[in-house]
Formats: sequence, C-alpha cells, structure tokens
Amino acid sequence: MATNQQEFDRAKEVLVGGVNSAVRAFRAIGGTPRFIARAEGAYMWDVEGTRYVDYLGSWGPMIVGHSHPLVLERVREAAGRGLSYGAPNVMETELAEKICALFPHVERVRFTSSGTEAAMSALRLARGFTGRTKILKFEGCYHGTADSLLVKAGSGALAFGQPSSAGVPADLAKHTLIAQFNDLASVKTLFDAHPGEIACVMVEPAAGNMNLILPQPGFLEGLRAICSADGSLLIFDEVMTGFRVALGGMQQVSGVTPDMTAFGKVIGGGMPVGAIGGPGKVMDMMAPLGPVYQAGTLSGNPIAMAAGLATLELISVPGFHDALSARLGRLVAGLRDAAKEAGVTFSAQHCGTMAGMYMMAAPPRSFAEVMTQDAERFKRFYHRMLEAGVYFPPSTVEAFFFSSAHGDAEIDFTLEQARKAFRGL
Ligand code: HOZ
Repeated sequence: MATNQQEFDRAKEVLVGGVNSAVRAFRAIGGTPRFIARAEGAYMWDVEGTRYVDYLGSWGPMIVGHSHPLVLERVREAAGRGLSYGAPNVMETELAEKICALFPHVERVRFTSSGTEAAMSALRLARGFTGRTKILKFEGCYHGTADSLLVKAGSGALAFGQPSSAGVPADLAKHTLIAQFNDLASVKTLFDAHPGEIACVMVEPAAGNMNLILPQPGFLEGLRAICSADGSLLIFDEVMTGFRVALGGMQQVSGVTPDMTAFGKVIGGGMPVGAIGGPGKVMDMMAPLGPVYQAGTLSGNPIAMAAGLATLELISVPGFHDALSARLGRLVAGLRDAAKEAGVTFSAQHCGTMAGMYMMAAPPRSFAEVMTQDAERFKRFYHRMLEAGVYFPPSTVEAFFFSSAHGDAEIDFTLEQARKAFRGL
C-alpha cells in the first residue's frame, strides 16, 4: 500500500505541484496532502486507509454527504442512457425549471461545466448587455479563474500570495476595479470616478473564499441601489452559497435581488456543473438569441443534470436547511467553547450549512480583518485535527461545509478532537 507521501511524490512528477487545483497542494498549511481513495456519507478515506470526518465537502457540493444512495442511483440510471449527447436533453429543462422556481429573478438559465465558466460567461454577458467595459469586484472575493476576475482574488490565489495572477494582461486587469467588501463608500468612490462605465458589480453575497465573511446590514441593499442608479448589473456569485445558506441562496436570506446569478457546486451534486440565471431581457442577449457568444461541449451533461436533480430533490424537503443549520450551530458553538476552555483566541460562525472558523477574537467583517488571523496557530490546529481524523479545508481563508450526513456522532467526535487540539496550542 502506497503512503500519501509516496503518492504525492509520484503525482508531482506528472501533475503540476502534484495537484489539479492549487489549494489542494497544502502549501498554505504545510504537510502532505491526503490522496483520497473513497468517500461515503460524512467521511473520506485516504490511500493509507485513514478515515476523516469531512468538512471540505468537495468545497461545497456535497450537501447530502458523499455517495448518497439516491444520487448514485440517478447517476447510474443516467449513465445507462449514455454519458454525453452534445444535444438537448429533458433533464436540463427540469433542472432549469427548479432553479427558476427557487430564484424569483431567474427566468432563463444557461448551464456550464464549472463555476469558473459561469462567472466568466456572466461577465461577458454583462459587458455585452450594457456595452460597458469595466467591472467591479471585491478584494478577497473569488469567482474562479477567468482572467478579469483573478485580480485581488481570494481562495488559493490569496492563500499562496498570488491574489493577482501573473499572465493576466495589464490591459485587461485595468478594467477590473477593486472595492472593499462591506465598505459601500469604496464602491461609491469607484462609481463616482467611472459613471456609466461599470458593466457589473460581481460579489459573493456572503464571501466564502476569504474564509466566511457575512455581509453587514445594508451592504447588499446598498450595492443594489448603487447598481440600479448607474445602470450597472448586480451579479451575485452564489456558486458557494446557492442552495446552501438556504434553498434560495443568499438572495433569499438577504431579500436583495440581483440582476444575474452565477451557480455551481450543489446544483451538480458533485458532478462538474455551473450555471448563470437571470431575467429574459439580459439572458436572451446570449447566443443563439443574441450577440454574446457562449457554448460548451459538456454543458448540460446528462449525468451532471441527474446528480443535480437528485440533490435538489433531497434538499427541497421542508426543514432541511433549518435542521442542518441547527446541527452546524451546535458544532460551531462547541468549537468556540473548546477554544475558550483552552484559552485560545478563536471565533467561529455559520450561515445556513456553511461555516467559518478564525484564529482571532471575533469573526472578521472585512478582508483586512481576516488577514490578521494567527496563521501559525491555525496550521498547528489544522494538523492536529487532521492527524486525529478531521478534515477541514487546508487554508485560513476558506469556509467549511456541512452535510445532512453529519450527525451527532460526527459532531461529538469532532469536538472531542478539538478539545485536545486546542490544548497548549
Ligand atoms: N475554489 C475552491 C476553493 N474555494 C478550490 C477548488 C478545489 O481545489 O477543488
């Protein structure tokens, strides 16, 4: 049996950094990435046979846990009818109908194969619709890896000190304006400097890629008002928060309606999916109806649609999110208590079924605040938990995820390990 280290050394020979997505290489926290052999329910097992309670959840999609019987059954059925058609299938319509029903401003949907593609396409559509070039995003918010969006980004880009990626032409990056999350004045300043020039404001309505940062009261409402006054489109990136903080995402929680929404993760149930949705007058600017081109060989893939439909069916049961949120609340409170007992400066919070923990006294409200965490202490905590069989996202700037497969046993085990890990930290 090969060890994780042996598999990592082998991978590094042929995969860049041994991984296919930078943050998985563990460079932000050091140590050896675990090579996962299988996952079921709330657990993952690595190639050495070690079991972990999984709070990564594949970075968000696994809201009903891994290998849920219904999702697997639907995927198997769909696979039996062919893996990809490159032609319309009815499941695309069914999933789009569900999204339209849950997100009132969405009249039309376009599926993609990833959240990155969704955000990238939303940007192009906003530029095509408004005829404007500039876009506005927030420092530390991450919307995948489209060039225009890898400016002062979050997630792995931030964890590795490359928030503004090399390879993005300065001529393009100059059109990306950067404001501060939860700071409406910084947004107003940019709109005042560029009236009628900003195609869209793209925002994670609850930021999940600079750890979890919740919008302060009035922030999203303020963005809505500024965009409406200027004729700029407000785009919510709900790739992480959609179907997760509530069935109807952060727009349901906040009551603020964007002009367009980017989706991903949960709507694919663990298969590669993204989508954009919005009103017909915006969405119909896209090919084949309009001049904004967008396409993809595997878009609307039948297996992905089947996994997404099964997942939405499971999470649409009344009370699903409330029950999960209450259970996650117990975990989060327990982590805070464990840290307090050990005298460790720590805070944690959750929003629906996603959560953040911070090596700082209170949950951060801004990019600047989240960057003041004690990163060395987080690394020590992280590795103690991992050694004990609890897998959190390997970075100080990522949210963590909960699922309906996480029950009292998993929470109790996690808290028991946390009490030990905080001691003498
Ligand atoms: N975008 C993810 C973090 N917010 C990382 C994706 C991955 O490594 O799988």
